[in-house]
Amino acid sequence: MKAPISRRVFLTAGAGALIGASVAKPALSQGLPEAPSMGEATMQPPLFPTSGPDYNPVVTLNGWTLPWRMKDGWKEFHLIAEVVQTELVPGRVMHAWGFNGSVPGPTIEVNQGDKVRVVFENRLPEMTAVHWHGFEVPMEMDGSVGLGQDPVPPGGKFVYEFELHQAGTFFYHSHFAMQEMMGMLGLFIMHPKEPFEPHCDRDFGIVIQEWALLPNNTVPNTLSMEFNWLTFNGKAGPDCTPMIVKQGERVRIRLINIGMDHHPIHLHGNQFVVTGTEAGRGPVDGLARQNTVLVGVAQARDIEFDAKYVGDWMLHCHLPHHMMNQMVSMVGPISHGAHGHGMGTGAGMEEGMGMLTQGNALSGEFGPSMGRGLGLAADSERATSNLVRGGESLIAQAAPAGQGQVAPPAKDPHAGHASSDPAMDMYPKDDPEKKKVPGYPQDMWMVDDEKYAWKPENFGLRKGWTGGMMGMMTLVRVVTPEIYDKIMELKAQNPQRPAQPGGAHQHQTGAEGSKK
Ligand SMILES: [Cu+2]
Repeated sequence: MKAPISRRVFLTAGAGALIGASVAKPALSQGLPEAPSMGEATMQPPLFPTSGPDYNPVVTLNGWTLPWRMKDGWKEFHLIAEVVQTELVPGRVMHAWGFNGSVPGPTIEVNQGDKVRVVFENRLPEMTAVHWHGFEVPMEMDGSVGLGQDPVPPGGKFVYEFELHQAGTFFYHSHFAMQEMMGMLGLFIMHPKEPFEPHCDRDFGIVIQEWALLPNNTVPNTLSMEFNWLTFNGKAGPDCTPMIVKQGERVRIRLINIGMDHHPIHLHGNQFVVTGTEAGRGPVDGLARQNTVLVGVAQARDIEFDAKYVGDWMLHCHLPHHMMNQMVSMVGPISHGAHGHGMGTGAGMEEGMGMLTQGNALSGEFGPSMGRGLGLAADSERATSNLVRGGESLIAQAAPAGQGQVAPPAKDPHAGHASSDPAMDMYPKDDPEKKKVPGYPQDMWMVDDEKYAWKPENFGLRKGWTGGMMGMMTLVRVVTPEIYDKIMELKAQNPQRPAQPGGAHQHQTGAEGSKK
């Protein structure tokens, strides 16, 4: 077992990101537990238990764990709902609603049997409350507003108190639907009295979220049914921090999901078993091996596997649209490219993302989906060809040489366009031949390794690794002891992210050029 470190040590070691806010108002007779806040989404070391049974704390990728204090036998936390500013990838700023400065909120960890007190403070401009998802607690503590408690008004406080007899992966979230879509979600881990068998050497927590961020906008559109940013713990690939595992270790990954979509989370190169759900630990004998687990809305899934094979194994949602960043800027240039032809993926950016340009939100013009998938948009979505001159190029391909109206495209659609950096030259603007290929263009490739090289967890990744990492995607890096030691050495130096001048990270297509 690792030597426990005290919370004090953690607060000092947590570097600049952690701002220990001084708490002035003694609303509770005993005073408030301190309310630490995280200023940026930088991964922090986990907190080791300072009381009760020992446990291996959960590592929250890109995130952190909420410190607590013990007071007369109660484990006290101070949780603050507030507007937070974050970045999905460097330069892509989002204003969401979270807790204690971060979105998702910090991970809360307790022991089974703990008496837990959460002093909750609402710094949002509207009412809210915290629902404790899956907790077996009195309904006055359930956070279901109206039924069990009144909403906590702006500026108000509420003290949740419960004795927790469960064990496993749980979560907390606002029970107001639109606030959920603004990001108000966090992991709540209940460590068992008797450690789960088999022992896991690594224990990671991942919060799955999705966002509709219109172009040039930093506030998620919570009415949208379509999402263009998909995140693990508030970060999209390649900015999502990899999980570092030594070969031979047993790994647990805890996944939770609140959003509008279910996410099939797939792990490369390994088979795992599902050992827990949102109701806690399940039976572990005779489990089917899987490499994809569907994490439905409101569900938690714990997966476990033995990391037998050295490699940088992708862990990602397998919905194709969730393997991209900034999808709307792909839709834009392709739909409205130089020749006005392209894939019909929606009527346009505004309608596709539910941005209103006329009428009101509930008017019949938009329907329940805010214009997406109905009427004009549905018609447009049927058009899947981007042939620039009707079916001519198809005819050209089918006809014997010399009889087609246009020359057939080169056998290799990418041939003849070598540049000094082919990886950055996917969409030459001057190639009419490519445009005759049905379906072209489809995918994008943008390598941006340098931007992420400062993170120790990325050390030693193959050149070009960022090109394949987008959307709801990260890595389980099963490394040799040598690489592991090197990464730990780099982590000990506590590197900070370098400044990103003008660093908007957006995948673009040929219409705007693929170069930065
Ligand atoms: Cu997904």
